[in-house]
Amino acid sequence: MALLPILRYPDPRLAKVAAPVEKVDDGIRTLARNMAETMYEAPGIGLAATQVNVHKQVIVIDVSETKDDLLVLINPQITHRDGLQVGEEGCLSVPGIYDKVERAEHVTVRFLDMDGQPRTLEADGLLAVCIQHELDHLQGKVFVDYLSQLKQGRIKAKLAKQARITA
Ligand code: K1U
Ligand code: ZN
Repeated sequence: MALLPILRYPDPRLAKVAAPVEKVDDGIRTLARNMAETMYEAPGIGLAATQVNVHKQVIVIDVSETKDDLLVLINPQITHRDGLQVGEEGCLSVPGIYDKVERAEHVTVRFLDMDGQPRTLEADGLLAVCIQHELDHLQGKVFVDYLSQLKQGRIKAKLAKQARITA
């Protein structure tokens, strides 16, 4: 397995739209395993292929306390959403920044599993938030895009300063 470098906001590659996976083969399974290793090591509760500069519709999620409940969602599509929740979000591509975002409380998502089998998942609470956050990445959207222009400018300045310090 391998750790993959994570793109940092405002890298323009984070704005690319991911293509559907045509065949769930060993290449996709290796990508998903490497993404999972990268997510656990970060640590985070989700990761989209876009964030590791692979523009295919693959996400990994584990919101469990024990970090032993990995979900791999290939070609995920939200087929139903209802309710509203507002929660604090973070992002491995926007390190050190957290802010409130409004999301659906409950979602139904259809996807392919690691064997290429179609599955349906019902999610609410943090899992629903994480699914929506990761699906946004596949559409080229980062959670800070929901914030005001003023906040986005401040976040870009803060990350640019961090990058200068660590360079
Ligand atoms: O997509 C990502 O960048 C991963 C992101 C997912 C996410 C977090 C919070 C709300 C919505 C989506 C993260 O995992 S940020 C790190 C994080 O939340 C976390 C890190 C360690 C322990 C617990 C949570
Ligand atoms: Zn993110």
